[in-house]
Amino acid sequence: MTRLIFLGPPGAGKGTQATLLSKFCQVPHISTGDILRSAVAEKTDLGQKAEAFMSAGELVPDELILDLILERLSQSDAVQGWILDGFPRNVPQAQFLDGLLEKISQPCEFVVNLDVPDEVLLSRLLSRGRQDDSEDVIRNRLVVYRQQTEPLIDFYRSRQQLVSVDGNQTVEVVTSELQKVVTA
Ligand code: B4P
Repeated sequence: MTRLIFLGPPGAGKGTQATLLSKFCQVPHISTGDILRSAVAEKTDLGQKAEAFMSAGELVPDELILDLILERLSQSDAVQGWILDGFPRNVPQAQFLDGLLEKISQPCEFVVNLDVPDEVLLSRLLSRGRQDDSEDVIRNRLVVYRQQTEPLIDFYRSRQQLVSVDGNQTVEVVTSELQKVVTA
């Protein structure tokens, strides 16, 4: 059983590695970014509310995200474990997750931080070219990351849950280091 959270700046490879590791561990990959992008594409109520925040590189308000996670972690496939990619992204989300995991008796085993220098992040995201990958928006996402998400590194480190992995290596090398973490 694997229950793992991916932290890391935009473009660190959270989505890439969470997809591969979820197959390896046979647990669902839960990406709040993917859920939000589907909601935007389907023009649901959530998507219409989230779209402007995402296009500006801002975090979507917590009240929209917390219900979404509550609902997703309550689905039957999540009982066997999960990989959370892109959640939590600020301290209130992490505190909410703590309470939820305690309530459903599913403690998180590892919090993995993927470390990648800013210039590498910028060049990866510019070459990916998603709708929110223009240079101005990427720079704002990095500012938002430093202000709101980076404090979670200390939050989880102080609880001895943090594992740092160098994300500035090939996809295959990063995957192999992550597989060692989950099978150790
Ligand atoms: P996300 O979908 O989480 O996207 P991301 O952080 O930009 O990307 P990720 O780190 O997953 O990078 P990837 O593997 O794709 O968030 C998008 C937006 O959704 C946010 O800005 C926010 O508005 C909103 N949102 C999501 N969750 C939220 C929450 N909890 N609260 C509020 N708002 C939320 O990799 C990037 C590129 O690098 C790819 O092209 C990949 O091929 C390449 N790459 C990956 N690993 C590589 C490697 N080792 N070497 C070379 N290239 C690599």
